[in-house]
Amino acid sequence: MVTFDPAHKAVHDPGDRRFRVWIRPSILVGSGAVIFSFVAAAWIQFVFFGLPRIPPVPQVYPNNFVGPHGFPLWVRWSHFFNFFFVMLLIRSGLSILFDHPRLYFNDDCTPGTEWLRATPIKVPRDRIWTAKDDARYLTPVVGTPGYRHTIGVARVWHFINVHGFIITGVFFISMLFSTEQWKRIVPTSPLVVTQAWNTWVHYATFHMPAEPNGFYGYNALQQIAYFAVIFVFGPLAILTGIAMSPAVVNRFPWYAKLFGGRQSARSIHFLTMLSFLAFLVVHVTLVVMTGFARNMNHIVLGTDTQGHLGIWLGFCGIAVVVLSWVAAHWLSWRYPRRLQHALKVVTYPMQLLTLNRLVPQQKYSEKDISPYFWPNGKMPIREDWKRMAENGFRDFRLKVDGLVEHPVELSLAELEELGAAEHITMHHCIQGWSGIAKWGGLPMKSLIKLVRPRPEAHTVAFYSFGEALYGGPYYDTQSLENVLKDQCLLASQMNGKRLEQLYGAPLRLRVENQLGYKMVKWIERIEFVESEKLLGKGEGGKNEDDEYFDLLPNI
Ligand SMILES: Nc1nc2c(c(=O)[nH]1)N[C@H]1C(S)=C(S)[C@@H](COP(=O)(O)O)O[C@H]1N2
Ligand SMILES: [Mo]
Repeated sequence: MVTFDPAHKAVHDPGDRRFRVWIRPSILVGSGAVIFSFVAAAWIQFVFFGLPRIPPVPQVYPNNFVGPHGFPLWVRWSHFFNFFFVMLLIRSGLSILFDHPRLYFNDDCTPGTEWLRATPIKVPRDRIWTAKDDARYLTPVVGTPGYRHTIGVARVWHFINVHGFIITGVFFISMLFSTEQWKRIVPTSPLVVTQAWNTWVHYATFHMPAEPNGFYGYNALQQIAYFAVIFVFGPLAILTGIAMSPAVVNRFPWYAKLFGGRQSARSIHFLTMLSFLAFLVVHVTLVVMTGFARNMNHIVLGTDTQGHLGIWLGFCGIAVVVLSWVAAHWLSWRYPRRLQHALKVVTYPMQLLTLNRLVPQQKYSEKDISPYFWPNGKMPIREDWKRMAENGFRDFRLKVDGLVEHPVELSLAELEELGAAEHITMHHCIQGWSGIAKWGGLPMKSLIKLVRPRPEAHTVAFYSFGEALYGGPYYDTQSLENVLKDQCLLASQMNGKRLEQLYGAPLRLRVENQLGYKMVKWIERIEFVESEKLLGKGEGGKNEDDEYFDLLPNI
């Protein structure tokens, strides 16, 4: 469906497209045991005490006909839009996951410590294995846009749709509480727990409980399931999503710790997705099994009737959702640049007002430093860099020029004299991994004081000795405002030692309120310019130009 030139084929459609999922056995056994014990308890109760009695439903309001009932228009449309947005979120989320197909509960992401791995590959220890090497292929039938390393466009879908998801959710919950409808979903009596258990005993032992007419009320288990999806999984997905933001985590490390850390938040984010999927499967199965035509008329037409119109219109709704995936696929490959710009229109102003205002503040200690740090990017192959590397970069001169009053060329020793700072921060790669390290070097604001940018200089460009994924020198830009923030460093030290070649020697940028790709390694030159639009393809950096990454990735 998509044709790639050789360079893009090598990245997006590689020879190795094996799909393997490995889960840590203790987690598999643990969750299996929990499910098994619920089923076993139900059977024990059934065998020894018989089926529990379930009072006529709805139990909580015996006079159900005067209580809230039916499916008003806003319920039906919220239901549709929620399905629409959640499916695109899941599909794009899977594409994002497959760019770093490992899930951890620890923030250092050391290979081998993951609890889930969606790749057959064990990280080789005898050669450089970057996070980019580790990305996996995902079929576009499942992912949006799918293929391998399409995270830039996948994020566009994820972040545009999350607006729809949140708006739908806020609208639905507001309507729920401004009408009587909330009483249908929010359990109000502790009795619901016993009744839910009794209902479970029925299902688990293959005895369908008497079916309440969903138009008037739900059984207790159903009510709890709906409540959990709306009031637990939905908010949890949003809150753990926010816990993956470098701007938030490096300003408020405690926020990620609420979820057990940044990677644990990422794992929970994934688990809420699984919960949504599990709910979807059970929900649809029961909708079909317990009076398909009537149930469809409820949620599609809002009537309590037996005709087939609801089924047909419902299938049309599902067709619209499936078509949206095809359309998203087509747009992703035909108009990726427009998508990238669309996301910018939706998020950029809001980000400048919110996330981008957070100033990183060091809150980690030496003991938090990660034992492992995933490398990324292509080592420079330029002869001049190699020659300088051989003698410890003694001949290296950093050029700082462009729209400045006082352009300079500085050796590493001269840079050291200008000032020094050290911060222990968490690095967030767009692909999903993180790592905590101590970075030492010259605060960018000291350098800026020295070179004195002219008033028209708004953007700072960092050029690398290294090449980018599709060739051409790697570069990226920052707003002057962001490089003036605390903790923005021109780093020459990592964890108390001279920066190693692999991690960006002689110099790399640290800008802690953004994602890793903004932090250029192997820096050759810094230029002050009017706008990022004047450089490269005008998107703000090599990844922004070629891979449709965001100009300002605070999340
Ligand atoms: N020159 C250059 N700098 C680069 C990259 C690159 O490919 N080339 N990759 C970026 C990305 S995507 C990340 S996550 C970080 C990785 O830094 P690390 O190798 O120290 O972990 O470097 C960034 N800087
Ligand atoms: Mo990255």
